[in-house]
Amino acid sequence: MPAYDPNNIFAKILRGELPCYKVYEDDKALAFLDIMPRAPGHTLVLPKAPARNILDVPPDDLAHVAKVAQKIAKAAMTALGADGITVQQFNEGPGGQVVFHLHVHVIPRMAGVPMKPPAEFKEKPEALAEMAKTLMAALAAG
Ligand code: DGP
Repeated sequence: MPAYDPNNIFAKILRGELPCYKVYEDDKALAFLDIMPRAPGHTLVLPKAPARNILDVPPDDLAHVAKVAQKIAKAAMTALGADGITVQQFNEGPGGQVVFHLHVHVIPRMAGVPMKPPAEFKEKPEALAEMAKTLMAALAAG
């Protein structure tokens, strides 16, 4: 497996060199909206420490990312009135990974609404800003 590339786009977001629509942050993880959501509220959860994917991440960092993904899933159920949540995580190119800093997709689902294909649709900035506000408020409310 190739080494971690510190210039990947999510590493730049983590360092604050590129913007994101932040949903949640703590000392070990950051969650922000996917700019090409497969459904409204599609959120990515990342460990702050460098890890390419599930194959090199320290188990405790992976466990923490899972905990944050659960928080976001619960917040999305209530704040967005979702009917379900799809969680996805891809590893290496043949496994579907495009950005090589570990991330877990948390995708709110509505009954009868299929997910959009990956990277098909770029959401408007205003819609992303509003969605981030909604999810962040729900997370803060617990
Ligand atoms: P994957 O590596 O296959 O799990 O997918 C990467 C995801 O990241 C994909 O759903 C699109 C999203 N994405 C790509 N570039 C950016 C970006 O610059 N900002 C954000 N927020 N999401 C991005």
